[in-house]
Amino acid sequence: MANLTTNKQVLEFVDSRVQLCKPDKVVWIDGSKELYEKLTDEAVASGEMIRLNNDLLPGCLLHRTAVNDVARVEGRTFICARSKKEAGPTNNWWDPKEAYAKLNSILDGAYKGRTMYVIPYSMGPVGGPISKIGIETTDSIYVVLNMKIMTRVGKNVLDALGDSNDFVRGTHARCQIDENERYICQFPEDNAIISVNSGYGGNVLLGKKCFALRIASYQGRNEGWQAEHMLILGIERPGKDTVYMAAAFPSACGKTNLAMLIPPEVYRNKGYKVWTVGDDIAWIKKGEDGRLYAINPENGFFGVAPGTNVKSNPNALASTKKNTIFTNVAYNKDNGTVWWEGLDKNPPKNAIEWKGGDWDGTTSTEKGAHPNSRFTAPAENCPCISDKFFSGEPVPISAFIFGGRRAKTAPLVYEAKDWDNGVFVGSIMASETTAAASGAVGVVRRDPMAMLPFCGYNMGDYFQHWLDIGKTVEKSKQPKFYNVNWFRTDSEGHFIWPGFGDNMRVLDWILKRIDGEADAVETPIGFVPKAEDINIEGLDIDLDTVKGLLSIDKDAWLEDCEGIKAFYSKFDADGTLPKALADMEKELEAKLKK
Ligand code: GTP
Ligand code: SPV
Ligand code: MN
Repeated sequence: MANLTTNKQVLEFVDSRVQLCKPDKVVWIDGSKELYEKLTDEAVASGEMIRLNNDLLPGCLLHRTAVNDVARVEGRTFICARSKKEAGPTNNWWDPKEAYAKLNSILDGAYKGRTMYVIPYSMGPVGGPISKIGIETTDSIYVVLNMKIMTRVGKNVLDALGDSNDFVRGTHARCQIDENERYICQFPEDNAIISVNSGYGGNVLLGKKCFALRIASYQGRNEGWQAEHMLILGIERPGKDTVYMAAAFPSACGKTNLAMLIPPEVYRNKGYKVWTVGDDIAWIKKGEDGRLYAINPENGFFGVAPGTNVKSNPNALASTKKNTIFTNVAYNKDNGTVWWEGLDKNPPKNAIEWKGGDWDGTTSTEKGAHPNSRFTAPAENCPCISDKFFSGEPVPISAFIFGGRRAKTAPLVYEAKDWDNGVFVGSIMASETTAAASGAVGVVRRDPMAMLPFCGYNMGDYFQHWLDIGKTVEKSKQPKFYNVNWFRTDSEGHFIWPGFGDNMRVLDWILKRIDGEADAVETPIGFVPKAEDINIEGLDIDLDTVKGLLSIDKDAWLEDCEGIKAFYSKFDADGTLPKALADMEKELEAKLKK
């Protein structure tokens, strides 16, 4: 097959992959429908993909990964910067020379007997002002078909690249899916990514976490912009400009759900509507008017399936009704559709569970879908997708929202005092771990700005970068900063706050603060709403419950301070923790003790 470009650096990179990985054949992904159809047919014939019922789920496919390969692997993810200090205390560091030696030995002949696909892709609209380009080679059709949904792929990307050398070189090889030889490696100084021995989403769709967060956060630090693990949404209200907000929650903590929320009836009646710009990643840059603007660099949603249903997230569910790839969900043999826990109360009787075994959902105590099973859905399917997503026009951000899964301690919402204090609030985030990464679930850990697994350089320097960005934005043009927690539980472990669409009630308080229309109560941690300012019309919770959700338990917070200090002390050895943050921790402690 002919090359799609004359760009020498691209051709050299592709040739280097051919020499090393020794494929039988090379196929350039040109973005044509014909090629995708041919590849889909091949993957269906080989069993890699299962075609779903074409009347009920047109163009949809199911894929099952290996049982040992169902989530990101943070312990096997490396930042291969020249020095350990550059990677920082929160990342695994691997000397690039040693990493290349090991990875090249694994890649040697890794495509033998297989086809190498060359995927030219753009993060952000092709040729857009904030967009960037990557080339990924892979031996997996699953990767090709997912990248087609998650990014902009095709010859036009190479045309936009021209003769430039500004592209991220990604190499993915499935190898034997050996978890002991699995490595997800970022080489920020070389604009390169190598991923071996996995076939699962976040490890192998190299445009997503590897490029759009790890490599891009490094690029953003050097170039004066930001790559963040944030959704972007716009709130439309009659007679007013749409207000855009960006929110960082850790993996499987509610970004997709918040990005697509349907306001409760009391708000719908008033004409409120939420538009989705992005559900996972934001690239943020200062605009000509001095405000901060964001784009969603992705083209689709790689969303958590379990818990997605007509009530919790109808927009996400609607997005999965055509041209969607499902990974590790249950297969209904009777009608060729899919099912997952929390979809509805009618699990299929005659089914195959995510591992590939027969499964009777009406009697089995085993799960039909893996807790981290996912859908890969085109953004264009989403009923509430913003027109700004299609135009690629960056949107002005009025609020940054941080949040996590905290059974105790964190209140429903609070506002930081100013930019620097907002950076502090983001830096002290903690959340219970989820099934999105391999390892224990439900353990509280520090996850600053939801970027712990995704920061491509020293996190102390990343905090400083946040502080530095603030200094470049005039105070009147700075977004306000908030922290939210939908996950406080009662003594029986039930969530107190209804969440999902009702989170609009919290966004509404934030809107009122932005407009200067609501008061707040000053507490040691920041500004908390007056309970009566959270609109509970139409909810069956009372004012006292809201008061409880907003309460600050000083002892719990003092205990949290110990956790913050322990986390901050990781940066002592290389001295990268900004003094301003250490000072704010001391100030917080002093106020709590008063
Ligand atoms: P990644 O794609 O891993 O980055 O995750 P995400 O942050 O987009 O998480 P997502 O929106 O997919 O939500 C993950 C889980 O949290 C799902 O099981 C949801 O049902 C649940 N969830 C989301 N929002 C809420 C909420 O407001 N309240 C409660 N109780 N659960 C929620
Ligand atoms: C996350 O884990 O934050 C995800 C899914 O968005 S993955 O692409 O697997 O990283
Ligand atoms: Mn994510």
